[in-house]
Amino acid sequence: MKDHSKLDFNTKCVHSGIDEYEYGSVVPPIYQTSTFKFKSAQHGASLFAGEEKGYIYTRMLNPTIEAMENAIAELEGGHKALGCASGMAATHTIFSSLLNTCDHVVCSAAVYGPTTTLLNTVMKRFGVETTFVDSAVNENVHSAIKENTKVVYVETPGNPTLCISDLEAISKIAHNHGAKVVVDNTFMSPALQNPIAFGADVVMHSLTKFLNGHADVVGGIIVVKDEDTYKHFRKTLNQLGGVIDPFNSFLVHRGLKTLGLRMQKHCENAQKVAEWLEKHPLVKSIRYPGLKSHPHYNIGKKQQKGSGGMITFEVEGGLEAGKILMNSVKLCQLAVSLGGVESLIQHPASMTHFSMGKEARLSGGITDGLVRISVGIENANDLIVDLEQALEKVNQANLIEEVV
Ligand code: LCS
Repeated sequence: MKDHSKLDFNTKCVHSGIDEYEYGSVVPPIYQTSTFKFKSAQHGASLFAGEEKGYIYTRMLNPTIEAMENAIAELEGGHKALGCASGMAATHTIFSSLLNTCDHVVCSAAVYGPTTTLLNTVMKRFGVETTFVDSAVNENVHSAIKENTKVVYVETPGNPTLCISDLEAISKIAHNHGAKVVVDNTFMSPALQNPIAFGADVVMHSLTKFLNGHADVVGGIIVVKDEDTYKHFRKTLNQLGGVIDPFNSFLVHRGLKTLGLRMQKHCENAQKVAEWLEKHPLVKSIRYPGLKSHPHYNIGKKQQKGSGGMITFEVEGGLEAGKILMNSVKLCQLAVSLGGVESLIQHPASMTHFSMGKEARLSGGITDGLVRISVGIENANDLIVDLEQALEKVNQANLIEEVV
């Protein structure tokens, strides 16, 4: 691999993970094969014994997957990466690699719903206990740590409330107690935030979102800082089996080439849409990391290179008003997931965060009236026109007499 350390992020996006290929191919070939032929019985044995580097079986390692992994490891400033079948497969692999029965996890209260559910169900059944805290307040993380805390799991900005946690401060707190810091960096991507630079030990992403960016892949990635951790995680992933496949890896690697450009446009658009929404009389509250009204604006400015493409807001008139809005948009599509080039709108309480249950949702700040938008790379004014006509439908429904 060439040394890209002095290159700009956009240049790295184009060149990371790219090697020399047969026939002079400028992109990595898709090795759509489950298994690799050995040159001899001795060759096969020495590959299995780890005496020689080479490919054996795609669940263990595959060149197309490895090229994408190398690219993301480089963009995140990590040592190596592991491609997984989904973001949830990545999270599960991380927990299974780092935790034993009777261990304790401190986790941000605002995380993707199924992450909470994984900790509260499967991990709990295997004897792992979790304390959920508002990790935007460092002291909450500190006071939740116990003698058996092995992992502090932070999602920042959190899904969907966009709470921002101080990665540097939390890493110091966790490390003082011998715990590893795992960061879900999905909402930012490596273009906007590099948790390892702030002390995190492990970074994960749902590749399904900004990294692939085109709403046509489900995948996940884990980035680690050293070879020993990599080997340990690779063994666990190999046993659990939740690996990404070569074709999806190829698509993600292709998506990465425009990551820097896409993130810039996501940020510009979301800023314009958020500023417009903030002034709209039917918008009761709004969260966007790029608005000065965001309660953790200063932490965001310290550790993020941009504010991202995600906005959450509440419409006057509560859930009913939110439903009218979601049924009335024409350009934004009513769908879960996020981070693609197209704008999507959804309702966390009944969709992405439904599995958590109401009590856990409310303690994480996810009210029934919250609506979430993933702002795409369309023209921002077209998106504003769309939201304006949908909010006018809410207005016409006369749900609240005192407004407008
Ligand atoms: N982490 C975050 C922050 C996510 O938003 C998601 C999925 C995951 C992990 C899990 O990744 P997956 O297994 O789906 O690749 N978030 C979704 C969402 O907000 N709507 O639909 C999926």
